[in-house]
Amino acid sequence: MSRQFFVGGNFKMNPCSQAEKIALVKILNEADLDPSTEVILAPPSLYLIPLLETVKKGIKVSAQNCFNKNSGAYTGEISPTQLANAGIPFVILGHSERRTLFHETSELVAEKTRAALDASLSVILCVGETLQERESGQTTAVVESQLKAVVDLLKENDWSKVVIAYEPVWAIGTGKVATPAQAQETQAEIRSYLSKAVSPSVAANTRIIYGGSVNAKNCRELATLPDVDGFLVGGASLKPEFVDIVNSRR
Ligand code: G2H
Repeated sequence: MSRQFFVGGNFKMNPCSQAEKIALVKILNEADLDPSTEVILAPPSLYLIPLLETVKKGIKVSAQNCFNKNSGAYTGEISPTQLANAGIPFVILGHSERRTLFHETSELVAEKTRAALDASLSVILCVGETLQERESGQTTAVVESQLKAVVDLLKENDWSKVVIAYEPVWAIGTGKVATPAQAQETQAEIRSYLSKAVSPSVAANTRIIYGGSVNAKNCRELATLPDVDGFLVGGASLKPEFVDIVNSRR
């Protein structure tokens, strides 16, 4: 089965100015992007609608987070239904910065995933281990436990709207990319876990992408790996080299 190559740009809390944002959109709008790659941009919430209105056809927009409830007294939160009603098709959930800095548990990430799918959003679900967990041989257990919380709340057909992003925490924004062998090994384990915990067909069809210091130099080799179906890109998504990453399978 062929899984469409997927490249997401996670702008995090950047850019800071309107001018920088316009420059970035201009680069992407003028770029020759591989039409066989699904491209998603996740700007800060404030820029979701302006980006949706200015980015060229074929590039989709994603939120970086949402809440697990649809409305109510939740100051500062954005609901899945609000995103869907605004025409935003995707949301990133469970990013390690949310898990670490904002204390999001796997259970909360699972509830958010359930709520996002119920609102008809697609989800980029992030999982990954810390350096200490990798060094103590717990990578598989950690990633499987993060996934299990979600598996418990989803039905088999929900998985068609989920992309799993494997992002080892030690590789995020550090310049230390996972080796191709490390990325392939863990992503194959994730696929094998999905096969056991959900079904062989979900395992075969779900896109598993890699995130963590992906750039124009390291993307081509990673893109050849059988269980790497694309990338979630942070720092490099703010630079012209993002185009090379989108086109890394060309
Ligand atoms: C991981 C990644 C994007 P970066 O957080 O999700 O960021 O490419 O800067 O490591």
